[in-house]
Amino acid sequence: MMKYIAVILLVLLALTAPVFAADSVQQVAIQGFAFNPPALTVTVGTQVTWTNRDQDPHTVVSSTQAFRSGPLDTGESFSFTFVEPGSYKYFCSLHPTMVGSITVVPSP
Ligand SMILES: [Cu+2]
Repeated sequence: MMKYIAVILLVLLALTAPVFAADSVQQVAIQGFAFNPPALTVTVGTQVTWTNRDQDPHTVVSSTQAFRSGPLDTGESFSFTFVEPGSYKYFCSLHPTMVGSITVVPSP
């Protein structure tokens, strides 16, 4: 009986997991001393991943301290999941002219 329940749970996980992942992950590239896209709108619960594609280190720092990465070397990533609606401005603390924003809206 326990084995039967375990199989049902695994099937349910397999059915729901890919849909959740597809809806909830967004990527921002750090490339050419800029965030791309510089402005991004996502729904609550979305995980945003920044990846450094430059040869120089960069950081991702929220203007309101909502999130803060350490220095990211080439190919390294930083992720943050947005759980509150709002407008989140951020910048690179090593090159403060590099700025971006994430707008978080309620789920439809
Ligand atoms: Cu930078």
